[in-house]
Amino acid sequence: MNMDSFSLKGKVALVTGASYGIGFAIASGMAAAGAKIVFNDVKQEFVDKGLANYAAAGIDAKGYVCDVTKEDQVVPMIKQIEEEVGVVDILVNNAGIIQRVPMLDVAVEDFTKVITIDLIGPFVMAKAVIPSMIKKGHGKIINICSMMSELGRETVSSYAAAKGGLKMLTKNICAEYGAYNIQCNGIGPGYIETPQTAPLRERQADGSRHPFDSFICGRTPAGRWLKPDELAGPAVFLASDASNAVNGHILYVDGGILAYIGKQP
Ligand code: NAP
Ligand code: GCO
Repeated sequence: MNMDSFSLKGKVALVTGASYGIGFAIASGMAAAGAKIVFNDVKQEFVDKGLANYAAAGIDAKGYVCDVTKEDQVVPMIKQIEEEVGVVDILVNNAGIIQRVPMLDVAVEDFTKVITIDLIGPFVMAKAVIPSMIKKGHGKIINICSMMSELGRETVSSYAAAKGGLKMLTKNICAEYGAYNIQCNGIGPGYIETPQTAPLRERQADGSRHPFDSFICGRTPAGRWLKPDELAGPAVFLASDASNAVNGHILYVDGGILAYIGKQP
């Protein structure tokens, strides 16, 4: 096997919502593998912060202001990227939000907001990049799923519904566009130390660990939260020619959570 098949040299990788967090870590890994990085965020201030973060990491990234849920922003952004950088070879649908509220207390508009960003957004983004991928003769789409693509838990009904749907959207893009040499796979991260999970890890008023922090460490065989950088290698693999025969697969990068009943108290 030629190890060059893991290289992303000459490829344009678009990572949504990648000013920081998991998206930034995945984009940084793809840059290290040779990809040209483009990313978006909903506000210029976050794009600017992201550009500073990439520059500090020695990465010459290009940032665009775009809300992934708005097709009238996404289509012009993709056109602009194609003119300024090149056709998008790799799309990582990373942008997402979560709300932690008991379902009976969830307002319909809030449930809809999570579904719109976490599921409709990836649909809008994929719909915008696939035509040029077909013309180019190849493409890679990586949807950032979740433990909640497989499991439910209290207070995250909208998020679980969105991430479960994203798993099936991943399989459907595989089914519909695999014939055009487009591979669409998912990454299902476990529990990762990012701003999104910070509330689940913060120390209690008495200085004790957050109960959820202890719970997750008991559910993860390694007994720890994972780092964003630990997602970069799996993402590079799914973005590279090394995974051209992998399609419609959700790669769980969870430290073994889904395989483990949990540590006996
Ligand atoms: P995060 O720290 O909250 O970052 C999410 C990013 O998405 C932010 O940059 C945010 O921009 C952006 N975003 C939100 N709505 C957007 C929109 N409409 N258009 C464009 N960008 C938008 O989250 P994270 O922990 O890095 O998670 C990234 C992805 O991984 C999410 O899809 C999440 O569901 C998934 N995930 C996370 C974990 C975990 O444990 N952290 C585990 C499994 C899956 P702003 O800064 O402007 O809000
Ligand atoms: C939560 C967490 C999780 C993680 C991730 C797990 O409240 O349970 O935020 O949902 O974000 O999705 O894979």
